[in-house]
Amino acid sequence: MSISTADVIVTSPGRNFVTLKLVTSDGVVGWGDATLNGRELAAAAYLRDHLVDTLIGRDEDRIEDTWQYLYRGAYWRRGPVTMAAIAAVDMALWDIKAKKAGVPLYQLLGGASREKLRVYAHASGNDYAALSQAIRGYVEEGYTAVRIQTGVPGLDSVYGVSATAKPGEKYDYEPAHRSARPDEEEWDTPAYLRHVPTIFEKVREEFGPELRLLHDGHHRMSPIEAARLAKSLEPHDLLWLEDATPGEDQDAFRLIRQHSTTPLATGEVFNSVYDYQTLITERLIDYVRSAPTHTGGVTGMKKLLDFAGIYGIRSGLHGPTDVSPIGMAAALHIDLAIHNFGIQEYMPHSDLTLETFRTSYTFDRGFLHPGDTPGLGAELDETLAAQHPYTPAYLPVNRLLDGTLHDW
Ligand code: CS2
Ligand code: MG
Repeated sequence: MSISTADVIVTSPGRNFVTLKLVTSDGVVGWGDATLNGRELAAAAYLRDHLVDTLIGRDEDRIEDTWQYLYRGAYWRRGPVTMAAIAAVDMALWDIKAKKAGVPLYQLLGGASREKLRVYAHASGNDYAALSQAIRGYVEEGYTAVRIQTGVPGLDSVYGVSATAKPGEKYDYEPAHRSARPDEEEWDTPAYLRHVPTIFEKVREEFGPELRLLHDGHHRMSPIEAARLAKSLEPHDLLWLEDATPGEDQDAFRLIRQHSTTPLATGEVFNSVYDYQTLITERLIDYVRSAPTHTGGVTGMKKLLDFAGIYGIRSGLHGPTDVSPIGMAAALHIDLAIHNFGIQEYMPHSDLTLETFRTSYTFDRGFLHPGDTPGLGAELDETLAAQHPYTPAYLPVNRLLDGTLHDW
């Protein structure tokens, strides 16, 4: 059998998603996610203009060979657009293989290594009262791990802290205001570094020692600033400090490590195992943060996590709302199968997104399971998708108080 059609669908049920649909000559359908937040049309064009023709007539069972053909054979390797496009093809092929076998994908990856997947929620608040109310909501729902993001005195808005959610509102689907041109936000690192440890102190005081706490630095610190934050958060026992410095400077992590035992996570903007090479072989991080959607799919992510596992580094896969439910399903199957699972990020999609994509994964008291539907267990309703055309939307950019453009 072979691939007979390949369609790229761009839809915006609440936010933009890029989906690949492959159909085999005997009618088996496979779905893949190539969503690249703010650069969706580039990934869609890469698929439509450069990959779709090469897929028609290929044997759908040859997943590794197809992956190597698209990665090694393309001359231009790596990069977010390429790796998101490869990811969509790879997920769709795994979806097809598992459907043909009549099993959920995790069975083909070695079977379940655990019963359920611990997830962490996003709690944020402009002040401590709002944050505390958000955390309480999650704890009541059974979550055992929560990411803490706080407003900073003197700054109007902070990325990752909901500007619109009312105090205590549980889910924060869209922390940043996205618009057709990037918004500009202000940033002040000294004020942030002074404030964050005081918030973690209050959280520990109110919620006790057991709740797992995480924090995302969104690449905004210099190495020595990051080292200072990691050190000042040590008494509050974080599960991880994420993206403390810009990701492309792998050496920076050595400096943070020299100063602190706070566990470190990074990688949501990485797209290949080579972005992690120094970080993994020198054990400079504790968690791998990429999404299968941005890292060459199931095949790319399995290679990366197997490599990380040799060095005792665990997974903490990216699960924001800008990865589609298909990409999220792929992450969950990998999480369930690998040995070196750490935790999964869970930012539930909006109701509109979940009406347009149907999923079989389930949430129960702080844990997810990918479900037992054959394949990925996630698909797109094309009729509903057609009702939500692409809408230009960008993440904000970030400037220091004097106007200098700053890191993310
Ligand atoms: C965040 C994301 O999930 C996270 O850790 O950093 O919300 C990230 O900002 C978005 O995925 C950007 O596309
Ligand atoms: Mg992040």
